[in-house]
Amino acid sequence: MTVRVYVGLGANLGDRGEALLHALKGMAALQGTRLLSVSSLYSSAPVDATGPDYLNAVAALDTEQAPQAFLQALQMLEQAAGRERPYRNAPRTLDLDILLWGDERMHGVALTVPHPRMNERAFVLLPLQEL
Ligand code: A4P
Ligand code: MG
Repeated sequence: MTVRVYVGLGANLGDRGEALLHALKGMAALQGTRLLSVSSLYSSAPVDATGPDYLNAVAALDTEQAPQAFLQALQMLEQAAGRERPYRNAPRTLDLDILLWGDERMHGVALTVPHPRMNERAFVLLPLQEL
């Protein structure tokens, strides 16, 4: 079964554009996954956080993967981009969040969708609206 997934991409350390591009390629290459469209790139000051300005985008994908496997694949892409987690909302080389998983609602420890903070955040809603 294929499901339509929306992923939020963000970075505010290192070469942000390169990190987002590399992540898009990585997601497109995931098994049973097709990258459908990508929003424009948005630059904005950190919200509820400190550090350099963020570059954000949203991608739409179709995937046959299960939610947990897909999340793990995103976390591996974050790791490959050198993501570190010294404290909450710390600046990061790459953040990949699952915003929407079809029209499903999930409230697991590891995965909550829709993403709980997406509706408060222009850096998510503006690119998502484009798609
Ligand atoms: N997790 C639960 N639900 C999800 C989901 N839908 N997608 C769990 C991805 N992960 C999900 O994530 C912590 C845990 O959340 C994971 O282990 C996963 O199992 P994380 O990426 O390590 O931590 P985080 O990045 O601090 O959390 P999150 O939720 O990504 O942070 P936020 O709330 O998204 O805030 N300002 C601007 N301008 N642009 C930004 O991109 N980002 C943040 C991060 C703050 N301010 C920002 C931006
Ligand atoms: Mg995250």
